[in-house]
Amino acid sequence: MIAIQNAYGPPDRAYPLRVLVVLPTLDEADNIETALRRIRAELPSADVVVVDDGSADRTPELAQATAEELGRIRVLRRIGPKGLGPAYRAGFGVGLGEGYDVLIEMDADLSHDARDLESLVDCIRRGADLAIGSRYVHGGATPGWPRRRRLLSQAGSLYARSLLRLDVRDVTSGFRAYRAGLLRAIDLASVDTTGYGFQIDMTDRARRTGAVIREVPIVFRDRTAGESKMSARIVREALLLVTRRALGNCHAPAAVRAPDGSGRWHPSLVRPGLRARD
Ligand SMILES: Nc1nc2c(ncn2[C@@H]2O[C@H](COP(=O)(O)OP(=O)(O)OP(=O)(O)O)[C@@H](O)[C@H]2O)c(=O)[nH]1
Ligand SMILES: [Mg+2]
Repeated sequence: MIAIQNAYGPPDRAYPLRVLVVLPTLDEADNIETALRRIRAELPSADVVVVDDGSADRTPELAQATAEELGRIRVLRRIGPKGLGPAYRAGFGVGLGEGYDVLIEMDADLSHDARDLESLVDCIRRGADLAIGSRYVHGGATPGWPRRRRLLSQAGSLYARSLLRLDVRDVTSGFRAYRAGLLRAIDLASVDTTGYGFQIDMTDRARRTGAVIREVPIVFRDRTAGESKMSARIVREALLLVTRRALGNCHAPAAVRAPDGSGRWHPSLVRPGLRARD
């Protein structure tokens, strides 16, 4: 296996990583208990924080009961504006404050398979700063998705990936592991996105800090219980974020002239987000 030099920490083979799984919930009473049990079964060493945004069902109570039974699970009840972005920021705040090495984002609706947790952590152990669970790399899949839905999701990723120059296939994936040092390098207080926009925003910020980003194949299964909170507003926010940021990139100074004296514009010297010019 090739060792990758990560940007945000020492090589990790020498010591066990402290992992915190951040599980945002909004009305997941049908799923939360199973989700917590699966996480504990598949990655017993990980601690968990459930970040609930005022669920109208019994999600926080069920999470608390499971937490008392299994241990090393906390339930954070957020007040204030709901949103996936703020919920993750709150969970990350807990993890960074308590010195965890790796923080994992994961949905509570059972779409993300807890069996993939180990490979995400392993990817960080091998040197990545951000390991993204990807539906669109070899070995990844979205079984049961109609062709139209897969195409729409892939088109969204392609739009973000091309405009922001991200070398990532699944930019909107919400199943990912961050090295704590990378989260510290990102100004989380200024992240005001939510939903898919949050995932794109964080990927872009990670890339700008020079983080090593890798993708790990995952099989994403549609939720079978509870309601999706995905909305047209969330998709719009993500599209606007990408477009605005890409336009912002265009205002940056242009490419750097090649040092070989040839006078040609050298593509490898072009800043991310800008077009190479010959
Ligand atoms: N704390 C918190 N959690 C949320 C909020 N919105 C969604 N979630 C949780 O975030 C996870 C993903 O939400 P989903 O509604 O499944 O969104 P999705 O996975 O993008 O969309 P689907 O493909 O339809 O499932 C789930 O665990 C939700 O309970 C929110 O505003 N606050
Ligand atoms: Mg979901």
